[in-house]
Amino acid sequence: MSGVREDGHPRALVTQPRIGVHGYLTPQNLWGDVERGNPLPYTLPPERQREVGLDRETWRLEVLADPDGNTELEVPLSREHGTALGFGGLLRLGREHGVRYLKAITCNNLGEPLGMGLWEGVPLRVVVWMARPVANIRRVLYHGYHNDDPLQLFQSTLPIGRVLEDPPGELPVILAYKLNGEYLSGKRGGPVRLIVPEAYGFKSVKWLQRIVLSNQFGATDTYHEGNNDLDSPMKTYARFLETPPVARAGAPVPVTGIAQVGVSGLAKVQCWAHPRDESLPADDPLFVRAPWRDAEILPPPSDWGAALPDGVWPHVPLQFEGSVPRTWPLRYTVVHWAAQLPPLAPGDYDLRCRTIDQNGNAQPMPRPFPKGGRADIQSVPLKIEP
Ligand SMILES: Nc1nc2c(c(=O)[nH]1)N[C@H]1C(S)=C(S)[C@@H](COP(=O)(O)O)O[C@H]1N2
Ligand SMILES: [Mo]
Repeated sequence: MSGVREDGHPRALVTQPRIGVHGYLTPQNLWGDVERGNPLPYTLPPERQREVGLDRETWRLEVLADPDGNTELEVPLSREHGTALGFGGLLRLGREHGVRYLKAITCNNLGEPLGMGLWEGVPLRVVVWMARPVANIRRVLYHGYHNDDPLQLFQSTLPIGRVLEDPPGELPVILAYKLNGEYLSGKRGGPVRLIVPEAYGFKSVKWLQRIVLSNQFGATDTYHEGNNDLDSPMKTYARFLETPPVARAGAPVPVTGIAQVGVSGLAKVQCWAHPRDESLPADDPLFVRAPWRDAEILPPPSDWGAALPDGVWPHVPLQFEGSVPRTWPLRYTVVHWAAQLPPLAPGDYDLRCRTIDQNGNAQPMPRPFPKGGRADIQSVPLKIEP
């Protein structure tokens, strides 16, 4: 497959794994990818990666004023003036300001998460303040290495207020350098990527090298192409993980799954097995009146360390008090669930799952605009044999 679109932009390359099968945290090398670049930055020869700052020793982060506007910074961090931030400098900031949190990444255009991780980094605001902004900033623009080709630029943007303050209970936007206790691999966006906790994946720019503080008032994310909704936060929905393709009549049917906990939280996961030869109500497309049965949302894993180096839980994430999450499930993460369906008569069934959010609303809601985050009620076949 060609890595370039007809208009010269690199094509998005997608790997969608089944996540959740390796335990709670997805090992770094088993994540799914949505990536662009021709060539992909982390496939460049090592000496070229050194040259272009894709190596921890040569990585630099610039924080600049938008050259097309009236933004004023007292101390821009620039390569040109030798004031850009290096990886060692970022780690030093991390000793004082570093944070960790659990977060899944999902592409708004894919119906399943790409991975569930423990991210570690420095809040972006720490570096914004280092540049001593003086006047005229409404938005933060940021992009990664793109082979110095404007057609390959992948930029996202945030309102400055989102970067400077977090509403109570929300997590900071971070410059992330570790995932599951290990430095970020090139494939995962290292040396450093941005992580925006509540947002779909396109806001979490990989191979980050430049932050531009701007007075522009609107979003100019590259992802506005392709009809994507740039403001939609992560949605709550459920997915099956393991369902028996065939089960015996008269015995309960064990099923497991994962749920993405989006902006509205997660109160329940529910399942429903419908005989395929019985018609579905035409006036109830979201099956609101179906006989849904509650599944059990599984508690935090007892073995957090499985995906971490040496099996050690490194440090307390922001969502924790000591070694225990303050609440469960946590928003913007993936949780696991399990259910035992009551014994069924022989036949062919469609097995569906959905969620109820913390406001008591069934999710997914009607969604005629999937570009705000694909989320539908999943259906899988189930055969019951006598
Ligand atoms: N530099 C850069 N960052 C990027 C992208 C990209 O193509 N280039 N893709 C984005 C999109 S659309 C998604 S969904 C996530 C996917 O993150 P992952 O590949 O680590 O799973 O990365 C985002 N960050
Ligand atoms: Mo994406």
